[in-house]
Amino acid sequence: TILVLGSNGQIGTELVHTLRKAHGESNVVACDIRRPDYDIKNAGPFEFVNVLEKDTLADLFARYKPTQVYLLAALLSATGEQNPKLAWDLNMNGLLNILDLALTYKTAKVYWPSSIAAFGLNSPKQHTPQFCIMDPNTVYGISKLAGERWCEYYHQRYGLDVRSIRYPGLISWKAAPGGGTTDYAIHIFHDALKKGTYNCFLNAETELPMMYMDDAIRGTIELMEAPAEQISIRSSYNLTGFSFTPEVLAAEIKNHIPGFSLQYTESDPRQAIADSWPKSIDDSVASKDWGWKPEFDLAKMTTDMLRNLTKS
Ligand code: VAH
Repeated sequence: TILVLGSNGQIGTELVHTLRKAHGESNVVACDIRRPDYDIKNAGPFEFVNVLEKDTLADLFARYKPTQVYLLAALLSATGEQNPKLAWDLNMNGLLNILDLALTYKTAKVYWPSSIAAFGLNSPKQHTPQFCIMDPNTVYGISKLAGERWCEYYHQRYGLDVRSIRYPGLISWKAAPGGGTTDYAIHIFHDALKKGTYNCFLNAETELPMMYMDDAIRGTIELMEAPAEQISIRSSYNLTGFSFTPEVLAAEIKNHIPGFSLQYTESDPRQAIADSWPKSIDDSVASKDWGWKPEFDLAKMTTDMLRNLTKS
């Protein structure tokens, strides 16, 4: 059995779908603190789970004896700054609970996402390498950096097979994003179709590393399926698709919606968060270790987003 904790989130929703296609619906249990919005009846096995309640979690592990666990439950960067203590508690103690229980119940593999948010103002901005200074200044980024250190510790000290990816901004259409700084790159598509214009909370020159969700899900599965001896990174792998600014993204959207216009709001707290992150990522270690290669570039992603949002 595979458990996906945080199954209702932007990544979790698609990961559950993909894992169920590969392993069979009854072998993938969706777990979240709130019911999914889709109707629960024919939606495969679901469990109400709060990853901070260790006894409920222990009962879940005892019942399912999972072979794999994906922990996606977290507060993201912008929400985390509004609720720092909860963000630290959920992001850190949620992970520690899962790492402990995975050891106790001999879970074969654990997946936990880190983020480019683990880098900070003094990390190199362009082609940010796998190893460099990391001084994150958001609670989310601090929890991701600390989480990476704990994952590597549980691997080295206890032999736990835990794997991780530093996701860039993820763009998708199936499930809403969860309060991140890169969410503008999703809202812009919805507004372009609905209103022909979008009010962006990041300024025109804010370049950030991004990835289409299809690539993120495929990369996650490829990492989890790779033979353990190929995995040289037990903190978290750099991974990226492509980088762009709001201006460049708007120009690409205009290729499909000529009348589209982009406005910019005055200062927004998310600007400082974005300014502390890399502009582009060097993911050559992932390519070397387990053959990572993105399939979507900006043009292909834009086409796919607009096509799916128009028809859904
Ligand atoms: C966020 N979408 O904005 C997440 C992600 C790199 C960005 O971590 O917080």
